[in-house]
Amino acid sequence: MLTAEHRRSWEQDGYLALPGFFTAEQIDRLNALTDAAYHNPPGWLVVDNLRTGRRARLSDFAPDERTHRHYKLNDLYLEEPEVRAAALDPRVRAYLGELLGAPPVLCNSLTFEKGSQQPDHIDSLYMTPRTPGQLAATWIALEDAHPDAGQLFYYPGSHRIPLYTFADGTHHASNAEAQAWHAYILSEIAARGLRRETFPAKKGDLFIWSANLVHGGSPIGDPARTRKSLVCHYYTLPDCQAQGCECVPQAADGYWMRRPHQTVPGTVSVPPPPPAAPPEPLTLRRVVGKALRKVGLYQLFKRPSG
Ligand SMILES: O=C(O)CCC(=O)C(=O)O
Repeated sequence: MLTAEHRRSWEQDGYLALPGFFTAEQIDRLNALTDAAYHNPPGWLVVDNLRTGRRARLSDFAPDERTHRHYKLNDLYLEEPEVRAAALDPRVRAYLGELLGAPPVLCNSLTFEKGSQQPDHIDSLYMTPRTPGQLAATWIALEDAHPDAGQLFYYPGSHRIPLYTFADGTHHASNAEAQAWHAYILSEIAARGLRRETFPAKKGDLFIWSANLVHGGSPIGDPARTRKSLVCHYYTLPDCQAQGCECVPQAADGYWMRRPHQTVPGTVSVPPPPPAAPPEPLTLRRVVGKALRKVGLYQLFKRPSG
């Protein structure tokens, strides 16, 4: 499926741009889903308010607070088969399988109605794969992205910058070192002469980027403009299996991770594990039973049951 140009782009630039990948009908179905979620928010839908940074259930926001639609809708894929169908479309699975060298496991989805304005970052800072580099993201254009709507930006070739090692020895972001990471990445970008580009997306385009490509959302010039997109992240099946995640097959070559929704601060979205059973008191009966079991005589002296 991958052409020589795709391979070159992935290896040298760290991304693939695939224009006109999805049909208008597929995209319209995804947009209809988002509209429905805004009009009648399901109780499970956890969002990030991109104006205030507040994470909550969408249903916790009053209807007039939802009209600006400047939210990140987290993990629609967990409940909506239509989102899984797009994120794990047979051709998406084929591309990701070849790029990652293993079946992809969809592990989150983010639905945006407006630009994210996210600063420079690499996804592996927050979703650190077990095997370095074994993470990819897809960005589906749910409409044409106007230059004033906060287009996706990225630095071709930045995925080759060696990973920054945080004080704890990992490549996983630490708030205390966010500035140090940013200074490091900017100096590496400058040293390599990398240039920032934006993705002038058209409805139905697909953009795939690799774990360590520096990217983000451009500032929004016109706050009235929408910039609808669906972003999905994928680990690989071997990494997920090694970590004991539940991987549900969408098909033989693509999976999705079943897991709880994001936790809303101040609530518990996952039922707490049952308390550990207290140890049985050590009675004379148990000590004798144990000794009899050891010498194979327990059945002879066991109390009849029932
Ligand atoms: O779509 C955007 O504005 C950026 C999204 C992004 O950076 C991400 O989801 O990692």
